[in-house]
Amino acid sequence: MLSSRTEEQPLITVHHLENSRSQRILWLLEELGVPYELKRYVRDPATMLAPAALRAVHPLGKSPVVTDDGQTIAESGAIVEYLVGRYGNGHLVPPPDTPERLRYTYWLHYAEGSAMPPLLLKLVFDRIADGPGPALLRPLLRRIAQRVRSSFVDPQIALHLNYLEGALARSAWFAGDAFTAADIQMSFPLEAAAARGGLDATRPRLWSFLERIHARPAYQRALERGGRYALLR
Ligand SMILES: N[C@@H](CCC(=O)N[C@@H](CS)C(=O)NCC(=O)O)C(=O)O
Repeated sequence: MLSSRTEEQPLITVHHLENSRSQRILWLLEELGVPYELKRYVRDPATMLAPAALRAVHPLGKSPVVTDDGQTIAESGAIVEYLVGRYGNGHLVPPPDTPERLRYTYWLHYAEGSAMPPLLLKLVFDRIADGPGPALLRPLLRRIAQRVRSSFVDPQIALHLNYLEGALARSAWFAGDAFTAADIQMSFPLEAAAARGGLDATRPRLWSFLERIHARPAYQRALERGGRYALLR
């Protein structure tokens, strides 16, 4: 047990939206061996948005959100930093003032700041191209969506995936030779890319990364607790 929690402390609560980024937080807590309470939220089947109940926890109503010791922490990178700093006892983070620590910080921010935006655009434009809409407008919408995808979104995703494939030529994990919480943070864009961004075994290092994380017992325990996670291949 790596946690420095005491018996009397109330449990950390993870506000977990099904099939979402908050799966990473469950996985991190499983890796750290820190006990937690899970509050599950179900997406609206039509809009795929989170239910209004999540806004009672944080004004944006997005997941993940963690409540702990009277604090509410949102934004997955901030949550990862908080949990590793408070409960990690030096695990899953490279020592300070090392090149690995700088790489760790970079990937922790890159995952949401740079990798996710083109993948989100892909989701939106796929929905515009394939979704319903006024019958008269549908061919036009489809053409515009296809144009944006082929001229901007798909090349951007390929640029990032090629960059990431190169990054894993340097070391087995993103921050260096050791598995860290930056790998947990990077898992979501890579799983999203495998589900809808064209990532497959033709990028063998990224593919092996996904296979290696999926084989981790803590990853599998988190899936059992978190429930439906359709990003998985
Ligand atoms: N950058 C934020 C993104 C949060 C976010 O957009 N979460 C999605 C889950 S994958 C969500 O809550 N979507 C439902 C909604 O927007 O209503 C983070 O990393 O925490």
